[in-house]
Amino acid sequence: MKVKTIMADLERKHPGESEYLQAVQEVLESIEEVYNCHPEFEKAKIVERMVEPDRIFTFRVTWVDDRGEIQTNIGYRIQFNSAIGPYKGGIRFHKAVNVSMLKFLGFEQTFKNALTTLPMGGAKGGSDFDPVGKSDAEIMRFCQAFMWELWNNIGPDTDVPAGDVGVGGREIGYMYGMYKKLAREYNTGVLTGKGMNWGGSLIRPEATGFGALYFVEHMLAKAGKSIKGATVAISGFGNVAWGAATKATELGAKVIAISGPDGVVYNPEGMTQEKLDYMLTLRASNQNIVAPFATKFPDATFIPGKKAWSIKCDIALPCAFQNELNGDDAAELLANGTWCAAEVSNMGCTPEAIAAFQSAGILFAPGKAVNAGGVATSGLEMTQNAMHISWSAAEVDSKLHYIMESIHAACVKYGTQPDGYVNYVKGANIAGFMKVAQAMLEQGIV
Ligand code: 2IT
Repeated sequence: MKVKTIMADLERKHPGESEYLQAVQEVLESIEEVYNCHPEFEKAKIVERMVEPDRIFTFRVTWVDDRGEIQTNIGYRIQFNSAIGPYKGGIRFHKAVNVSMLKFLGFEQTFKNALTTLPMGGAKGGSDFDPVGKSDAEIMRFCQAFMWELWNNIGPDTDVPAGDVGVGGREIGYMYGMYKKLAREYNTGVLTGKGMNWGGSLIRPEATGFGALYFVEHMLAKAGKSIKGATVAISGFGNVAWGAATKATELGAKVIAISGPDGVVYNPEGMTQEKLDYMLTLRASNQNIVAPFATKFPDATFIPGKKAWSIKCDIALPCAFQNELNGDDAAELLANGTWCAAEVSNMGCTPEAIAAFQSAGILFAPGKAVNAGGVATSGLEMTQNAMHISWSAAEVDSKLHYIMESIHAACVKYGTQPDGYVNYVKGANIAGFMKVAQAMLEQGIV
């Protein structure tokens, strides 16, 4: 396999799909060497097959807003790869959603799910619906209209959607209600991230952030460092940022920044329970601004237009959106002494930022390893649904711990360089790839 040739072919077939092409290129560059030691993969054209989604559903979603006006959005579900299990992955509602974004997310999800140790294939879906400023009733009507189109293509053993940016417990509830009405199926396993009284799993809301911090703990321990007393800058203030801030604080770190599209909140005293709770209130307000945090807590300061990466910190945790930390941000962080960066968002760093962190020799780990605790706990939710039982929070948390430890070990196994530096990007990509590739090979030409 020649990465250049495959990329040129993909660029020709999918012009302008920049996020998708970026995600594919990163994986192919990481696996090239290992792949070329496996002529059986080359012969079965594994890479050429793996980079294309199995299928893409695109549909019109029409709904009525509070003023009585008719609105039309586009909905998507991308079933990317089913080699190791039913399709699994979140749904994103954001005004910038398009095919390229969801193909990148579905591609990443395939390898991430492979890393979790659970039998889940990769998928992603979403819509260009913008939840900002929408009322609860509008969100409900949109979710119902979205599910009206999607329901026939999903199912507990087929494709199991969950939340992502713009989709949390409230949206999953509305979609689940409509699914039942249309499908006349009452199997809770069709969606994950459900409410605790109707099939949800304890720890699922926290899982992405908690899992990320468990991963960071392992990464730090391997490097002989500790999170206790470290300063942490977090971007975003939604569910993932909340989980990360909560666990980081519990482990003795000081979360000194959270951010939104409007700017950064500098929070030198760190988090309290009240502040952590308020992050959820802010998210639920649908305004997508972080500034009110500094009004409510006067020990914090709002700096408009700035990113979290402008705050001096030991550990940087992107928790919001793809490519939210670029080469200039990385340079600023490095100049300020940051010694660890871990993507909690999917593809949170640009290739330039990753290269800067790696050439500076600081600890860096990619989203598909760091944030895999979210989907892993979705997998645990599916298991509980299939068994018709619920596990205690402690039981789910200990399984999540074990999974994050295994993912870390897999990254170290495949990513340790001769000089001892662990290239977590390479490690995660190779470990995820090998599992999916082997499964595809064994299942023949389909
Ligand atoms: O990016 C992700 O891994 C998620 N949004 C969670 C997907 C899931 O199925 O729980």
